[in-house]
Amino acid sequence: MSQADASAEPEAVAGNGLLHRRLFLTRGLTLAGAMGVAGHAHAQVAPPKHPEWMMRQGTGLSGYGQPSKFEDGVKRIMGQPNPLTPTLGSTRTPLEKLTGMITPNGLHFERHHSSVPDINPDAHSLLIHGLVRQPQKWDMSALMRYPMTSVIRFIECSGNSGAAKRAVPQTSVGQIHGLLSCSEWTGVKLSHLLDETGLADGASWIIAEGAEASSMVRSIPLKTALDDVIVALYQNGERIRPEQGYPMRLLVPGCEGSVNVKWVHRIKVVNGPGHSRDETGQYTDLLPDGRALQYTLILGPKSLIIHPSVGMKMSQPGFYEISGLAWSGHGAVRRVEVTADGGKSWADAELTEPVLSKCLTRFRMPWSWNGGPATLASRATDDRGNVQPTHAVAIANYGEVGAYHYNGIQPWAVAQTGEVANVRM
Ligand SMILES: Nc1nc2c(c(=O)[nH]1)N[C@H]1C(S)=C(S)[C@@H](COP(=O)(O)O)O[C@H]1N2
Ligand SMILES: [Mo]
Repeated sequence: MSQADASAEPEAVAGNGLLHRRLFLTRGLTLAGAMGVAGHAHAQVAPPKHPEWMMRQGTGLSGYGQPSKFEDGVKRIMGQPNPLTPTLGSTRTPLEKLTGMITPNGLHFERHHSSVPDINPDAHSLLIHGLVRQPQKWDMSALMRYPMTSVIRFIECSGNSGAAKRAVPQTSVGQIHGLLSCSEWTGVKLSHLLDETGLADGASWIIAEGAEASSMVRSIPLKTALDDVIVALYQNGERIRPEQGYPMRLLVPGCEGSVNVKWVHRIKVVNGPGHSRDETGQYTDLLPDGRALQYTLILGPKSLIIHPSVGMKMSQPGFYEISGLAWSGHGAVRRVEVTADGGKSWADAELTEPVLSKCLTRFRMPWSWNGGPATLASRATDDRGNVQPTHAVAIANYGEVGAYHYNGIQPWAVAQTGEVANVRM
């Protein structure tokens, strides 16, 4: 493997062509030539002919805007529906077709254990009962009068990336890791509502139930519920989409997707976890000694390089911006390191502001690809000091058998042809 010349401008920060992140800040304007995108630098540049769309009137106003028809290929990645149960399953966010940190509402991944109920908000309410001093029920108009809070947070299914734990699939990064999305969520803090009901002696967990056919039921520690859980009513400024839980869902920041109960209509305060079907039949981690971890709710630090990633082809040697996403259920991302030589050397990527707690963070790293083989990977560290584990350590943490909670480092191999493949490192 040939090394980039470290003495040459711009400054190399790690092996195989990783460059100092300052490059894009100070030399951004001169990069176009180096990246080969200004192919007409020496040719005579003629003023443009009027394209056809300047020659006639376009369309008019619209009640709800839609993406350009040229973006028609940007869709959720559909799973194979089971013909017997076509309404349940999941779709994934096409991570490789997006950038920034926010997922557009229409592309938020979906995970339905039954189906999407068609809820009339005027006939929906939220009940809190159980170990409370005064049970209470709120209809939509009552809930809308509460002080609201807005946070930008990711939701990740704990089954996300399970395919990469078990095998080395050559499918798109969204197909492997796209049970992951990030939105601004606005709603009422659950602690406000629990303040109103009051808590009775022994209260230590809550059980939340969704209002779809064969309700999803999940338990959440009361400590978490009183901390930063929100009864979310809005998603990126508009009312939550039906598939995300309209008219209300729980947002449980940093915790596995399944506790973010959608279409929530009932919360029971109890003195221990409910051991519901949805949290015993699934979401547990079987350890080598035969015991299972339960309620491992907080998602560990994780990151992915998305550009470039498996299935893409680099067109020619030269400058590229490696970019991807990092996140942690424990807090904010503090650091993302990138390697281009299969983990022999690492350098710090630039974290794009804002860097928020329990939120996706976009990272970027300039790279000069010399046209030789390269193995790229990223490694996240959060502000509690948790470091994203290697594949082997991730398996040791949660056992070999299950496919939940996998956050191992994801390497991609760039071949001399420019083709990018999924590999182990
Ligand atoms: N009521 C209800 N809530 C639910 C589910 C469900 O099937 N029913 N799926 C859960 C799972 S497993 C995940 S990963 C998240 C997915 O949220 P999303 O569909 O908005 O992406 O919702 C959770 N909340
Ligand atoms: Mo999930």
